[in-house]
Amino acid sequence: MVFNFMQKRLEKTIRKVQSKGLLSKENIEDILKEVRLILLESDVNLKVTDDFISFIEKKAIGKVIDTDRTSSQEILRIIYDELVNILGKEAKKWNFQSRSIVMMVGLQGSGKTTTVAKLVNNLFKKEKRYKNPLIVALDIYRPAAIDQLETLAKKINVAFYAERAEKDVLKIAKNALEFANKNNHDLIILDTAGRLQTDQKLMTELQMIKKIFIPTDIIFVADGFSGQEILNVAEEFNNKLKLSSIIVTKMDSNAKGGAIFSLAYWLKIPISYLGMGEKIANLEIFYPNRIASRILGLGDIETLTEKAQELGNEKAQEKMFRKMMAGKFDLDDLLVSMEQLSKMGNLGAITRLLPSFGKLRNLSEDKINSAQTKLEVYKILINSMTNKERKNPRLLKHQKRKERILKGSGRTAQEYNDLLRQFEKMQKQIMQLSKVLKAGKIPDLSKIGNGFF
Ligand SMILES: Nc1nc2c(ncn2[C@@H]2O[C@H](COP(=O)(O)OP(=O)(O)OP(=O)(O)O)[C@@H](O)[C@H]2O)c(=O)[nH]1
Ligand SMILES: [Mg+2]
Repeated sequence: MVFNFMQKRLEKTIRKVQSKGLLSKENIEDILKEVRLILLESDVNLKVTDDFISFIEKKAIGKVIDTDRTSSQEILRIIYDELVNILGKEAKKWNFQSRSIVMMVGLQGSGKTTTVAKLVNNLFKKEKRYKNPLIVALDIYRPAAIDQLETLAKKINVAFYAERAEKDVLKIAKNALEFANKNNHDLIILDTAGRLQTDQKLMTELQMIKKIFIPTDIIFVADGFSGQEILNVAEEFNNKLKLSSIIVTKMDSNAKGGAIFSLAYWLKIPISYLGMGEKIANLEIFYPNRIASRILGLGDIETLTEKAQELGNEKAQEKMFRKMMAGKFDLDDLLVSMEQLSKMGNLGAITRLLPSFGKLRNLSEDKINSAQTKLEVYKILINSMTNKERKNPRLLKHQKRKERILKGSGRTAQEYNDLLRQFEKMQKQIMQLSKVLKAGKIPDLSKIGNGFF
């Protein structure tokens, strides 16, 4: 997950700040020493770390001098603001043109080819901003590169240009441009070759391709696992090609992310998207404020809400909420909510988007995996029940029905009993929650999720 390492390490320090209420100059200095260490451990570049700390120090100590002591909330706010600043201030909006030519560059294996497909899918299919995209294969060195790209282009049903017999990449580039002009392609996206190091031959080739196409966007693809050396590599690409943005891939992994954290600040080039998995749909817009919230353990409610909204089922959710508030919640509702949860992605990823209230955060991978398995088992069991049983869970106590469901689902009696117990517990919790909400009070959210974790 995005900057998970940094977030985990920071959590204790942030809690310490929050517990203090008021802070003196000495407190602040101690905390900043800790934060500095954590950033360095997370692989954040030394100069970026020092810039970050000295900025916060100046602002925070200024507050103390103004007001004698200052509140921990204010210090957290300063840290948050500066995090956002380092990460690039605002999300980079895509530079829409009547015709865009996008060139994807980066080191070998960084994720260029995969990202070509993700980006076309995002701009053309999701945002529906272009009418006629074309994917061009300009990596003629790795034997399987053209086939890999063609498979991806077919998957998203987009036009594809390659010349398998031609050995001169610049010739292919010129022909591809002519082809794009003739066929009125309005989004032309170029997959280029990667190398282990930034060698001169590759750079010259990329510069020549740039001259031929005059791209509207040159995107540097960086692997989230990269260490500090990525800063120099990116700088070299930028000097030679003038990059317009950066896409960081493999951020679904356990990469520390510190080097990436420094990238936007170091080069003053925005990060536009994050690659969050191998699938074509796994591309997220990079929002500095949301990432800063996640790093500080303040949660990312906006992304969570968006994910829920992407399911496009607000009406159904509203209906379910009303049912819950009326104390009516049956196994069908449970099934629907479990299915929605699965559609939103993996449970671990979802809990990490939540603010650090209650016990849902800080769950171990083991617990999350076992909850995910339970969800699947419960879904299978409920799917083997009749509509009548789902609406009226009391029927499920009958031995005959139980036997039939166990046989149909292939699950064990223990799993069946577990489901019924959890369901009853959930019903009770929902009743309590609805009473609290109806009385206009704030509910204790720490109890939510008891059924699964
Ligand atoms: N988990 C994960 N894997 C990714 C992501 N992006 C790419 N990959 C994987 O990383 C590997 C390399 O991706 P490619 O797209 O082939 O990388 P490339 O930069 O085109 O590589 P070359 O053409 O050899 O230079 C593949 O196995 C991809 O599936 C991502 O966001 N998350
Ligand atoms: Mg490739």
